[in-house]
Amino acid sequence: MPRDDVWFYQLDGVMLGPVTLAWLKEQILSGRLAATVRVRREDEMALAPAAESPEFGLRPPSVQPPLIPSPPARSEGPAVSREAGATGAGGGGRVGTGTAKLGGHPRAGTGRNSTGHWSRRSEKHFLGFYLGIFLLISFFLFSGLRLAGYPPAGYAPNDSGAWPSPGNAPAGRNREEIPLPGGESLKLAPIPAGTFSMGSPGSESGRRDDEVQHEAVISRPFHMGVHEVTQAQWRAVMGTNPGRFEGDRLPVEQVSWEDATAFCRRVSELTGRRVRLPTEAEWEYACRAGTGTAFNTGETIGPHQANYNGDHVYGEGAKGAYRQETAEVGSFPGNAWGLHDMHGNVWEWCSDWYGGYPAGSASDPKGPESGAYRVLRGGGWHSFPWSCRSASRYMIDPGYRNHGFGFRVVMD
Ligand SMILES: [Ca+2]
Repeated sequence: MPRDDVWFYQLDGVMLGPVTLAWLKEQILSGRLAATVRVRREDEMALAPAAESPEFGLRPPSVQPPLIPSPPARSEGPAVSREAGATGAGGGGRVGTGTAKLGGHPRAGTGRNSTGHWSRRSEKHFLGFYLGIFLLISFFLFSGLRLAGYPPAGYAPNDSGAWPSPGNAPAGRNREEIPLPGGESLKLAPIPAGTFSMGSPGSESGRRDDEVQHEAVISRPFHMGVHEVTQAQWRAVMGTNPGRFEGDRLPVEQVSWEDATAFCRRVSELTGRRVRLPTEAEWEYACRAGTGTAFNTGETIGPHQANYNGDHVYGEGAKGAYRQETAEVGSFPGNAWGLHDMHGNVWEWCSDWYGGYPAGSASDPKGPESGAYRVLRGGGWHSFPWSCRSASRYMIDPGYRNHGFGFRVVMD
């Protein structure tokens, strides 16, 4: 077992481990561990709580707390690596028999290194000697797992060409407005039925493997919120304001998928109009509004067109403002179907469980029957531009809240 097959897992600033690489991989892929690594474009790597970097963190903590393996009785020097490495891959041996659990894990500095807890000395050791190893392995593993949000080198132009006609219902007609308590209302734009290519071509810069391009049919027209749901709208319906940023016309954030669906149910009860979250296919179809490029703005996007991390560029785009907060909805031009902020501002919950796309054509796809994570789309104020692409997908626990996550509604 090579020495670098040993990982140290950081949770709330506390090093836990060592574990084998295979074990950690298994835990991450099964969603039982939260990742704490983010990878920056400049090849920097930094440790950060997953909650602070949702698009770089791998997964949120799952409902079931993971077992944290017991540390070795003597946790210092290279002997630790050899010892831990010898426990073997696949979660066997010592690694799989730990007793500390997430949420009840031992804190560093307890000085009880012979009873399965970390001593200050061992903590120093891990930070001092193995952090570098941890970061190095992090880079390769997380990149390999397609979860680091790391763009490929260079940006080839998108050569995807034009897409089929989106349909025959003209945009701008038959807008709907659903009155809410307190004088608020939800404005919805008509979205025509049609067929489109969902996902991204292999040539699209910044794409991920789960964006497999395929034909998707939207068989019925529907209406979609012109804007992300605002804080004023949320407050009018739910009586609360969970947002970290404050402003009536700012999108509501720090709402989970469960919160968002509760909002939809409540609006439906109050108004008699059937309001729900869009499916992932509906969201992308409406975002594209007939375009087949990486963004509905074309081959690239700029900070004057959407609210995202303008310190970074996509393709031939230019740097610009990184506002580091949400913007009032509708601050930027809408797409061809009159929808604003489909790229950036807040990620938007979709109704689907996350899963792989179907191999062939799909009609009104709704995602897997079950799953562990719900889908978010469009990127947020904190996102790199490539995470805001029309085909970009993100997924997380449906109970997870973040100040970059919001939603918009659709109505049949
Ligand atoms: Ca958005």
